[in-house]
Amino acid sequence: MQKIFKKPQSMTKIPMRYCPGCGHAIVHRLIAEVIDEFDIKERTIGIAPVGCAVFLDEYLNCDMIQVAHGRCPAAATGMKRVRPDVIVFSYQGDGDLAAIGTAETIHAATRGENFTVIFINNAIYGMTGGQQAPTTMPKQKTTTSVYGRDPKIHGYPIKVCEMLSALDGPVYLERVALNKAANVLRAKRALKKAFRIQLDGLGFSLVEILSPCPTGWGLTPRKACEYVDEKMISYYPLGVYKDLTQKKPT
Ligand SMILES: Cc1ncc(C[n+]2csc(CCOP(=O)(O)OP(=O)(O)O)c2C)c(N)n1
Ligand code: SF4
Repeated sequence: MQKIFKKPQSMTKIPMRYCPGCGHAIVHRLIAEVIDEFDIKERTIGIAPVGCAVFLDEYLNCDMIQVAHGRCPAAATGMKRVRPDVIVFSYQGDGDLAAIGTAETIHAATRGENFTVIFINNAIYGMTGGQQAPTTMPKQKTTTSVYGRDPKIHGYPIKVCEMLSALDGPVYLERVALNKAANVLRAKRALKKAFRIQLDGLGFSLVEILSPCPTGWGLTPRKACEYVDEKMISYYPLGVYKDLTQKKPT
C-alpha cells in the first residue's frame, strides 16, 4: 500500500505535551515540513523560547538551543553572524517576543539580521497561567485582567507586524492564523517563504501566527478556533505587511 502521509524526518518521535487543540503542535509540524522540503536539517539551528514551547528542542530533529526569556533574536544574531552558512530560526510566544524581548526583536529587525522569526500570538501568557500579554485584546479576559483588558488602565495591545513594518530593516512580515485548514496551508507557505528569504541571504523575516490556546482562554479546541476566527482576526488582520523580495536581488 502506498504511504501518502508520514511524519517529517525533522520531527522526533517524542510525544508532544501540549494541551489538546494547542497551536504550537501544528506550527512545529509545519516547521519540520519546511526543513525537510529544503533539505536543511543538518544545517539548521532552532532557538526554543521560554513559554509553553520550551520543549521545542525535544520535538525537532535539528540542532536546537534554549535561551533566556526574550533573548532569541540576540542569540540568533550572534549565531548567524559567526556562522552565516547555517539556517537560524527563533520561535517565540507573545510574552517572549513582545514583552521581555521587545527590544531584541525591534533591534534585530531594524538591523535586518538574516534569520527567521516565528512569532506565536495566542494573546496570553500560556505557560504561567493565562496572564495578560502585550497582545491581549481589549475586553479580553485573562487571569490578571478578570474584567477584560481595559486600554485606559492596561494600555493598548502591541501589533507586532504593523509596528515592525515601519522599520527599513525587515524584508518580509506576514500574519497568518491556524483557525482552519486553508489558513494552516497559508501559514506553511509563509514559513516556507521566510526560510527561502534566509537561504537567499536577503535578511530579516517574521511570520506572526494567530494561534489557539484553548486552556488559557477557557474554551474547547473547536471554540478556540472560532475565537481566532471571530475575535482575533478582526483585531489582527491577516496578510503581508512587508515584502521586499521583489526589490532585492536573489
Ligand atoms: C526572565 C523571566 N521572566 C519571567 C519568566 C516567567 N515566564 C515563563 S513563561 C512566561 C510567559 C510565556 O508566555 P508566551 O511567551 O506568550 O508563551 P506561551 O506560554 O503563551 O506559549 C513567563 C512570563 C521567566 N521564565 N523568565
Ligand atoms: S496553555 Fe495554551 S499555549 Fe500552553 S500548551 Fe496549553 S493550549 Fe498550548
